[in-house]
Amino acid sequence: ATISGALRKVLDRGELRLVFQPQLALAEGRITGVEALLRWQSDEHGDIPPADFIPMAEESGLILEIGEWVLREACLTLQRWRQHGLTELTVSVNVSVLQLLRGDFPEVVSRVLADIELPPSSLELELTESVLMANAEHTAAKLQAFRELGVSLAIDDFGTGYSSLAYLKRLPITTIKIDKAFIGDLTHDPEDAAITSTVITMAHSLGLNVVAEGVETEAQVRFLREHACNEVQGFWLSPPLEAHACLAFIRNWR
Ligand code: G
Ligand code: G
Ligand code: NA
Ligand code: MN
Repeated sequence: ATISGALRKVLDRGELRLVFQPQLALAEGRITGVEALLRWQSDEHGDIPPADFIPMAEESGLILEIGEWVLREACLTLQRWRQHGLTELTVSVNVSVLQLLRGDFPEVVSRVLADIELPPSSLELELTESVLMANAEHTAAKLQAFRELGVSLAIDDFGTGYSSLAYLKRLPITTIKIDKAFIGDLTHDPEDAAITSTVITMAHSLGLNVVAEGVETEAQVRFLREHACNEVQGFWLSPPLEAHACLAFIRNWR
């Protein structure tokens, strides 16, 4: 069958799973959160990266079902870890524009949290900049519903889209994730360094938490620490890990 045909059966076949990438708070030296990342291991087609199948799932509308599965699975995993004493940890879940646009998404999130008895403050939803900009007027009001629930909101891949400062100020977000495109050459490219330090300063002046993505080297960590970036995520700390391995990683941290 075609890949899109196989995708239609992915939930029934149990071919999806989540991996988790830890985030380190630089000032505290503590693992404060994990990002849940989707993986599809197809019987027929092998491993298919999310960048390939998520657009397909969006086209077919299947992303709504898949997205709800991701949300529930991420929350269930964190709830299990909380029983090992990791009660301060948060989980970040990537959300597609189609999920955000459906009228009842705040209710879906609220129901999942209630079912699992996970505190809303343990959950962060990641939205890409392009998604937020494409639906400017609509999204500000929509996002407010999540804040009222007590769920945190992050702008993912920040810097790759077109967010204006004025627009950012109007969105009830809590976190900015600096895209890895700016982090890779951070310590060699003065422009990337300038962009990164400016985004950190701007985010802090708006009262936002800043996470740098794609952090791979000690030199990058040093720069980010000097510029008071709150958290780092990337291969320097850890690649995305299977749930059990991520739990072990966090429990063994220092
Ligand atoms: O883990 P990886 O680098 O392969 O992820 C590639 C992209 O796929 C990331 O940009 C991420 O935002 C997106 N992605 C990963 N998991 C999910 C998910 O559960 N839902 C959505 N909508 N996007 C995801
Ligand atoms: O777009 P989003 O930030 O949701 O996706 C994060 C993606 O980046 C994941 O697919 C993850 O596998 C990948 N990733 C995580 N850490 C690193 C890193 O240090 N370097 C690079 N190149 N990619 C990373
Ligand atoms: Na976090
Ligand atoms: Mn993300």
